[in-house]
Amino acid sequence: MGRLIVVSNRVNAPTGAGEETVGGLAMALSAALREYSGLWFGWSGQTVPEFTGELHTQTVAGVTTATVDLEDADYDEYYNGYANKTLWPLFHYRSDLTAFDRAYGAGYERVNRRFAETLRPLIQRGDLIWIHDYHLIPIARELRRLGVTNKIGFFLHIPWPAHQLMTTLPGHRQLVEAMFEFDLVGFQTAEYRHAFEEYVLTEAGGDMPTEGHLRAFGRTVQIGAYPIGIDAENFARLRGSPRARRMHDIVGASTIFRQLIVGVDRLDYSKGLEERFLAFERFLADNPDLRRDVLMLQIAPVSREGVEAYQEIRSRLDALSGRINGEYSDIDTSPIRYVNRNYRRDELAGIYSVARVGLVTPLRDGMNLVAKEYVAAQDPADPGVLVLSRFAGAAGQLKEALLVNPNSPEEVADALKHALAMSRGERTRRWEALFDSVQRCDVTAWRDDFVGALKAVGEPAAMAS
Ligand code: GDG
Repeated sequence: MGRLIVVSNRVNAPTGAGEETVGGLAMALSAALREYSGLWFGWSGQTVPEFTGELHTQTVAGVTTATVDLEDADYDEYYNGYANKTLWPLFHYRSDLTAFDRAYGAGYERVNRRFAETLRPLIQRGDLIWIHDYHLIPIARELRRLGVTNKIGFFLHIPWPAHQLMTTLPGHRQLVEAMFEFDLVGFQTAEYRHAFEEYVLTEAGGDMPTEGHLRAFGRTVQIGAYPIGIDAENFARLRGSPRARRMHDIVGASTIFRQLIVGVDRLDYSKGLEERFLAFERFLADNPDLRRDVLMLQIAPVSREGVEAYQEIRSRLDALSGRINGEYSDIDTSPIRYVNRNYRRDELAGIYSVARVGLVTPLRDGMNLVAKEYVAAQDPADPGVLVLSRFAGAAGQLKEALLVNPNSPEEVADALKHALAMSRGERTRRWEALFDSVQRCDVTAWRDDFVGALKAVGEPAAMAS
């Protein structure tokens, strides 16, 4: 086969030192590309006053990257604008935070055109092109306009919203039509795939000629659910690394006589951090006898600071953590440790490994890799308990977690109590099933399933499936 060309908004070349930039997509793609010869194309993360299309290429730790700078207006209208103020909130069911602005839509189209024009000369015959995420939905249409006939696949890392919600987006039809320029469209879960199907069947007058194929706008696209995973073996091994052990000891020493509950999330309103703090407050209020026995550590590196909703959630969390600590601290203990710093991956593995409970309660999440990392980092002889939102895509696979509704402080508080009291036998039984799933459905399986399906598009077996 030709090469694999991966295209995503940001390109985060691995450093090989375990400190790749925060973000599920970056983690997954660097793991996926490591063993593939190919190219990773996208935005450099830099802006310049005027777009030039100049490419920066380099090869780091076996991965070749080609990046391009964007213009200041692109950053405002495409990245902060349409991607993060329109599509992200809408696809995470936050229509209250969704901004509709023509300039954002125009910026989105412009940047997708620019990416396509810059990428075009790099594409060779036989290359498979794999586009990632909501920033780049129209890029296949732009590439087709430029004469690209290669197979192009698209994977959506975030949820696909319910049909009625999708129709609140001005121009929703054009956006969906653009998805029919891909050969294969992948979602994280069957639920999101069905939501897409429903839109196409009821809103776009489409039909399903065979299972796994949708026809509309005069084209047919193959669709599927490809739940993303982590590099489980590697992550489990990280737990034994010197930095992880050191972190384990430091955190362990600072929680002596107490059980640790850990959360690790980009500071994002979709992650349910405010609701999580409130649920922990409820737990403290309901269980006076346990107050001195627990510590909640929330690691939340800031993200998308240019978007007001992110500044607002940050100040609300500052206030909330302060209030809870003010209410429940004693001279020698505070119930919440809230940290806006970013840690290395090996350090995170060490932190996860000390925690009796992994608390992962997004209000909506495409998949959620933190849940899988927490499982992979546990000591098989004495594993902790995963408390997981039923609205994370991961809940479909991690059924032996304690599944909760993150909107209910009572339910989350009860799950915490249950988790903290759980016998080692039950913890082990649950963890074994969870780890088995995390290991089987790892990032390699995800990549191979998707790339295998993309390669096979149009072949007789794929048409029949
Ligand atoms: C999107 C979708 C989907 C976090 N803090 C630090 C750090 N992280 C890493 C975690 C994990 C990643 O960031 C976060 O991944 P998630 O999956 O939880 O969430 P998103 O960033 O929202 O990712 C999501 C994912 O794409 C993949 O498809 O699962 O649903 O929203 O790997 O460990 N990493 C480091 N330091 C930190 O402080 N090094």
